[in-house]
Amino acid sequence: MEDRRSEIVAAEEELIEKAKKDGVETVWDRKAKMKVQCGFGLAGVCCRNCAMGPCRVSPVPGKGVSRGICGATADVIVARNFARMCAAGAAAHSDHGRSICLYLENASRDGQINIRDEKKLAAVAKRFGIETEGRDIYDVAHDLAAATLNEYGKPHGNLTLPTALPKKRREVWDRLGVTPRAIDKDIVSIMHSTHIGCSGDAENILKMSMRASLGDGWGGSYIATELSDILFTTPSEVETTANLGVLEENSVNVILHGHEPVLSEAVVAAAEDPELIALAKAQGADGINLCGMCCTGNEIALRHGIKMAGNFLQQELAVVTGAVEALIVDVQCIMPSLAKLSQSYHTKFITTSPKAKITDSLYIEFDEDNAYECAKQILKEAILNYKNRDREKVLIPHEKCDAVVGFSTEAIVDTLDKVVNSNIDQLQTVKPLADVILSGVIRGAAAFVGCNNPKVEHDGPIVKMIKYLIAHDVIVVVTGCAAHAAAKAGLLLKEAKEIAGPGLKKVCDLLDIPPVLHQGSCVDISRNLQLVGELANYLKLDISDLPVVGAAPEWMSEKAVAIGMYVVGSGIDAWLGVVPPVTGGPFVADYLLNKMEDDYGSKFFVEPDPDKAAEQMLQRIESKRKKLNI
Ligand code: NFS
Ligand code: SF4
Repeated sequence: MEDRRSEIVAAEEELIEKAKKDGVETVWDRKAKMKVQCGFGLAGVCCRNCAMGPCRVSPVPGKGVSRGICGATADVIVARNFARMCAAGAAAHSDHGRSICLYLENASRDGQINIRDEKKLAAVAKRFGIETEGRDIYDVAHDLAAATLNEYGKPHGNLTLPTALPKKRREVWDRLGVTPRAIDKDIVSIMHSTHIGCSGDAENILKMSMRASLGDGWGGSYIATELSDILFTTPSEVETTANLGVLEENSVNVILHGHEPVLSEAVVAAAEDPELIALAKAQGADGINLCGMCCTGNEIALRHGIKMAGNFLQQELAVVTGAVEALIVDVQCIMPSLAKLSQSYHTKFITTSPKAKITDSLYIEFDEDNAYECAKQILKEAILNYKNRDREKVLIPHEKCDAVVGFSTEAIVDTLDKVVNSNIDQLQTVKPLADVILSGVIRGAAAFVGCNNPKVEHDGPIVKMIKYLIAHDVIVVVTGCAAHAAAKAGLLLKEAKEIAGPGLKKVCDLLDIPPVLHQGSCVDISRNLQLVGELANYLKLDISDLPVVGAAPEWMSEKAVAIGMYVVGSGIDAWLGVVPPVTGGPFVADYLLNKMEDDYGSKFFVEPDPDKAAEQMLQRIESKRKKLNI
């Protein structure tokens, strides 16, 4: 398999150069203008939680000011800031989940919102104790919508946790007092307790951070994935192409960027409308070329094979190509810079969500009750804009790469099932996976998740670490922007098995899969949780016993902080390539990097050097194997 890295970097540099020539600014320019970033902020010791402040205490223990005006210590300030990051991250993912619940509430046989996966509907309904026998599926769906919405704000009790969660893990949470109660409630608790004059105990604040984050992973995000599958189908293997080279010279190029699949599904359907295709042709274009970006890119790639235009750091570069008629967004990870940038080109920057209005964008509020017509209206804006493309200003990079995506847990289990032909219950079907891990053919599994960050070489660490691990017989799953990085580098191709170790290669041959499995968007990390949970259940182990690791080498968002917490809280060690703002709190930093292991059997590792991080991950896998005597 050829190494595409240098071509990928060259193609990106070409666009960055073009931006300079066009006199427009990108994220890297603004990063450079920021010069040296604030040391207090980096260490997490700056507090603005009340108007006696802002207070900044010394990031070096024993030196300078040690307490805020209210008396908060560095650890309390760091823990409060960290908790608020978890709260914001969990809120974003979980509110995405809520949108899907509300969408399901409006599903009807004759309307525009339909059930596409009845089997999954029945399975999820069962886990919420909803009767399905002999009932109309839409009645079941409405009950499920009500039950899932109730998980957000129920006043008493705990979250209805998925059956994939091992009993032993639940006991750990109960013992530590971090079992999630209700999704919104645990987020609100953080906001309350981190208000001036409330919690002054860093350890307790970290527990609250964990509780809300677990409510995201095993609650809000988990529900988002389950309900998206019910409404829009459960993904299975499908081919796509990745990187900005998917843009076309002679088509109306439309990029869908953001997160919730509700808008993007409607646009995908509308893009097939003969009326719109005819309109595009009447404008002199070959047709409509729909592409996805960031998590929306993952959502529509794994359900429809729609091309993946790029990840977080490519959103501005997409506009810089001069070939994009419309960039349509909903919520999250959308740079506000796009408004000004798109004005320097012909691109229409179309915002659609009241949750993410952006000044100077074209705002067309997405009408869920009239999704198809609304999507058509938005696409018409793009098509009619084709004539405004300035051919002199166009630079579409050549770089693109095919990829195989869509490995939901169900798809993985189906693939394994075909091999053993077991046709037995769900739990038994993870047996072949357990067998190859126990026998050592595969040493373990690693999940690569999270974002890009201009502090780090774009996609570099993600790709480097994945390559190292697959070469050492570790199977890899990817989601979010990390999934785009892998796709662009050719790691989602079946031929990538050629750079895998002999054991993993054998498994890839047998199952006809790539060594790196694309599991979807960031809320779909719930699919990772489900898979490792089922595996632990089958082996009668806790997740923390398994030779399984996770990494977010280029993380930047608050969502990634919540993810890191729920991944570690679930018993999986997590490697961060960007240092989180906790170094100014000696207790907090020590807890996350060391003591956490005593509580959860897993902890955080911070290692900016990708070579070292990948080696550490492998070592950790081997040490877990040793403990299991395998
Ligand atoms: Ni995840 Fe999706 Fe990308 Fe990071 Fe943003 S798109 S939810 S947060 S940047 S991986
Ligand atoms: Fe300063 Fe305390 Fe107010 Fe924070 S809450 S700004 S540390 S006085």
